[in-house]
Amino acid sequence: MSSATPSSEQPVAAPTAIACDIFCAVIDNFGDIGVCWRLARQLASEHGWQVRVFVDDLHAFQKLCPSLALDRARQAVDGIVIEHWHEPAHAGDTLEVADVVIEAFACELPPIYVAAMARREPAPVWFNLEYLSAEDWVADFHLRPSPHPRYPLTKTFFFPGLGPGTGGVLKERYLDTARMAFEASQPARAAWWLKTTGRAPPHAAATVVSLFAYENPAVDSLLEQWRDSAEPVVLLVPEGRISGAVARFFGLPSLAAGSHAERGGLSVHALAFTEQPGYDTLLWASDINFVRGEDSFVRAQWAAKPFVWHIYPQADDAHLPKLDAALAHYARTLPSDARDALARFWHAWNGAGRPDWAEFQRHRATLKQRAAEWAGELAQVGDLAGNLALFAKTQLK
Ligand code: TRH
Repeated sequence: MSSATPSSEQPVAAPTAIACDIFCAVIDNFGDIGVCWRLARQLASEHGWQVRVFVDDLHAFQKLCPSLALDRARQAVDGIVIEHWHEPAHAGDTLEVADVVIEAFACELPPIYVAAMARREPAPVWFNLEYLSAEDWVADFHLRPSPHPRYPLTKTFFFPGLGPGTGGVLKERYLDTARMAFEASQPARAAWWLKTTGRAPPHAAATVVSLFAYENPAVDSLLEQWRDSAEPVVLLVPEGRISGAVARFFGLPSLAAGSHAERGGLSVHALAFTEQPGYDTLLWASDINFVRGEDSFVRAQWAAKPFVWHIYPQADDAHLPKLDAALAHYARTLPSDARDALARFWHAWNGAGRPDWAEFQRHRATLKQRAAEWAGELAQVGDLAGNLALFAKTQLK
C-alpha cells in the first residue's frame, strides 16, 4: 500500500534539539502506540526534537511500523530511538532524563526515572497526555498543573479535544497536500487499487466502504443491506477483529488478506494491516469510513469523508456520553433530518438499534459536505503536536 509520508520526513534534530521521552504502555489494540508513534514522528520531523519512545509491546508497535525489530532492547527508526520498556522499573540502560517527558494515558513512569527527574536542573516539562474526549469539561482541565506529592515536580495534564481551549488532535503538516494529491490523481488511485486489491478501481456508481471495527453485532444486518442494495457496495476490510464476522457472512473459513468474495451487490476485499501512513490512503480511497478507538477516528475526520465511529467500549457505558459529545461537534450544523440519521446510525453501530443504510445513503451528499466543513473547523483548534511543543517551549524558557 502506498505511503502518505513524504520522503522529506527525515529527522532534523540538531545537537541543541529539545530532547523528549514518551512513555507508552499498550493496554490493548493499536491506539496507545498509534497515538504515541504519530506524536513522536511529528515532534521529530516537524519540530526537530530528539525523541525517544519507551514502549512495552513491540508486537503491537510492529504492526504499524513493520521495520521495527522485535528482539532489540534499543533501536532507531526514522531517527527516533525506541526503547523496549520491558519492566515497569526499567528506564533504559543509561538513565538520561529528557527536557520534555510525556507520560501517555496515565501510564506510570519508572520510579527511578521520576527520582532522576526530581534531581535534574532545570526540572523537565512533564505531561500526562490524556485520551481524546469531545466532552465540554475537557477544556477546563486542559493544561491544569498537578504538583507531585513528594518531589519538586509538576505534571501538566494535556487533553486532546475537538473544541476550542483543548489540546486539539494530531495533524501532520503534509497531510492535506498528500490527500489532495491522491484524490486529484487518477493514476495514483488506480495504482493504489491494483496494489491493494489486485483489481482496477470500482465503477463510479459503487460506494466504497472501509471497515475497521471491533466485534459488532450490527455487522450482519449491515452486510445483508449491502448485499441487497440496488447500488453496488465495495467493502475494504483490513485484517482484524471484525474479519471473522465478515468471513462467516460470505461462508468463508477466514478473511485472510488478499481474499475477495461477492454476494449480491456486495463485494469484499480483505486487506493486509498496513504501516501507519498507509492507513490514511485507505481512508482517502473510500467513500465512507468505519473507524474505531481514537487514532483512526481522528484520521477519518482529516480524510473529510462521511464516517461511522465504533467507540472504544467502556464499563458502565461510560463511552456513550463521549459518542454523543463527538456527534454534537461533528453534526452541529447539519440539517435536523441528516443529523438525526447520522446519530441513529452511529448509535446503532454502537449497540442501540439497527443501522439503516438506505437512510444514511439518502443524506450522503449533505454528510459529505459537512465532513469537509468539519475538517476545516477542527483544524482551527490547532494540531496537538504543535500545541504541545508551543506550551513546552514556554515552560523551558
Ligand atoms: O486499535 P484501536 O482500537 O486502539 C485503541 C486502543 O484500544 C486503546 O487502548 C484505546 O484506549 C483507544 O483505542 C481509544 O483504534 P485506534 O485508536 O484507531 O488505533 C488504530 C491504529 O492502527 C491507528 O493508528 C491506525 C492504525 N492502523 C494502521 O496503521 N494500519 C491499518 O491497516 C489499520 C486498519 C490501522
